[in-house]
Amino acid sequence: MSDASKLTRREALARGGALAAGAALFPSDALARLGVLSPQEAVVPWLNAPEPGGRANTLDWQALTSWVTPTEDLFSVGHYGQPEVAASSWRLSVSGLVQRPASYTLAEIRARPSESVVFALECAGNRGFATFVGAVHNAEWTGTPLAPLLEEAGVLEDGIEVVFWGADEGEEEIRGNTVTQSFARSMSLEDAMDPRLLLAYEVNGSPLPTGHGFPLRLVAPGWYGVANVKWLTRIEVRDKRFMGRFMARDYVTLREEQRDGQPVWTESSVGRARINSIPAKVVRRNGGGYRIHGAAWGADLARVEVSVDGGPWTPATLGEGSDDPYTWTFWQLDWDAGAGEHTVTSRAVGRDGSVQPAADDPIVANKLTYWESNGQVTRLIRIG
Ligand SMILES: Nc1nc2c(c(=O)[nH]1)N[C@H]1C(S)=C(S)[C@@H](COP(=O)(O)O)O[C@H]1N2
Ligand SMILES: [Mo]
Repeated sequence: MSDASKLTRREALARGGALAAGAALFPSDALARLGVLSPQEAVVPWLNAPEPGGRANTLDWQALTSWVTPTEDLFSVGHYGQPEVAASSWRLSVSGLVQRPASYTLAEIRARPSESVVFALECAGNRGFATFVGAVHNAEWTGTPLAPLLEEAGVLEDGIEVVFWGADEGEEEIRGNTVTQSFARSMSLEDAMDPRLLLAYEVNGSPLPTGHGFPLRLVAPGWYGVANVKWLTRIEVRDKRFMGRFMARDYVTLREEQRDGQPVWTESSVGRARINSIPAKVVRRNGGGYRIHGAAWGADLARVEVSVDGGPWTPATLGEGSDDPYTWTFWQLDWDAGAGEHTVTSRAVGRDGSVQPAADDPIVANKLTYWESNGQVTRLIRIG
């Protein structure tokens, strides 16, 4: 892919600014490149896309225009409901195998050095069901980096695992016992020390809404949604792998693999994001012809390719986000579509050579659990 065919985020933002200043000066082509449709351009609906809104605020791909997801459009997942946390009594404790256990108020967290990151966060259950296809958002999170906090606490030599505990809790039946457990996820110490990880108190420039983890959540660019623990209250360093429900019972992928011609059933905990893309919508253009718009995420992308009616893979033009592996990337392809029914399939290709699997690839097809369903999406459309 040539660099000239890419629109960097900075360029897109610059053009966005120019756009706001004088939209009339822009030909519709430039508007479309920004993912902004002029009024005359119409979305031609998919014939096989589920109705949006099956679950709270999941994305309506055919209505998508904004590269940064507005806060009111963020989908939300809370396995134990939404706890109301009072900021005044809330504390974040750093404990376990550390030399200097600590407890922070929200003001103390906010007083630390702050950073912002735009990150495409996808629920690992996204597309695990036919009706659940919009559980991904691309928001800007602001907070303080986690690694210096762990460094200040002084992790002891035996510490190998960092557990992030939320304030939300529920009753769990575990081997005949009923216990009250908090939502918790863990990472290896090495993963937790990644400088990209933030303890975030703002999204899109405002304090976190209750549904997204007020007052503080972990933001882990490059990881599936479940790793981004909301309503964070405790960070604990331990000397053993943590095997709570959301590490070792749910968010576990069960898949048949082959070893020397023999089937082997493997179970693995959902963790890092997987390469993904989707055709979002087709628009009929002002000057004639059609344009396919889509999004891709979950990897450092080399390109996105589109196949119409099962034909050859054609590279799409990458737009906003293509210079950042942790955001989603908008892409588009002009399409000289004839009348009739057509299929549109997209696939993302990573710089490391990884390719988004076809729907019948064993890595997707031989998976029994619904998490990590990143197979290619084929949409059906009638033109004319
Ligand atoms: N404390 C806590 N954190 C949580 C969860 C939860 O149930 N409790 N759900 C996780 C899951 S499964 C996802 S997909 C993301 C969703 O983040 P969002 O609600 O801000 O979109 O939050 C994660 N963090
Ligand atoms: Mo999730």
